[in-house]
Amino acid sequence: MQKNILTTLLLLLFAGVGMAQENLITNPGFENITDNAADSWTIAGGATGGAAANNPSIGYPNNSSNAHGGNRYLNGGSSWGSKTKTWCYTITQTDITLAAQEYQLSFYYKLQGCTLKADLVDVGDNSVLTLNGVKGNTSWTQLSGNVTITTAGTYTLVFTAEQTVDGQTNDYFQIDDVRLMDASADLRPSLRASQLIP
Ligand SMILES: [Ca+2]
Repeated sequence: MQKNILTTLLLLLFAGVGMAQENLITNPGFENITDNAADSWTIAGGATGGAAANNPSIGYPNNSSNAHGGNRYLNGGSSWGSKTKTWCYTITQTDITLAAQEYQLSFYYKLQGCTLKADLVDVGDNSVLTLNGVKGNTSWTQLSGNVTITTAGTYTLVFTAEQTVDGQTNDYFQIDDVRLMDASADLRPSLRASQLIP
């Protein structure tokens, strides 16, 4: 009987968590592509150390074996010999409406050679949260961080990927499964010691 009650309580807990988990990012896994561009994301930038011909490739390979989730992911970087100049790209999603509360931002990435960071930016162009990827993570790695929003409004998520050394022909970055959600929907805060001690 006790086991049944426990099971019921756990089911209710997970049902409640499931209902609260709303991802505020649109097309978070780069699954929706129109004319070779990911819906709801804007790509800007290119080669900084040479002509546009040095722009590295940005694409959304349809390969479920390589994606972290679903079929596609964002793949960018120098992948062949002639694209050896430095470059910088931004990958942006605008119009993310946030309330004055705590949120958790997370994403999965791979990173070889270049740098990759994510900024949550307010209307005044101030970053309220920065997450920095670690070079050399060439298998899918999750990066996450929390931010308490003090001013409700419209925010922008900006990924910046930059390659600053000439001649690095195999540098790349990959992103998948971006998530921005109410931090209270995460399971982990319920285990915080501060909440266990009255
Ligand atoms: Ca995906």
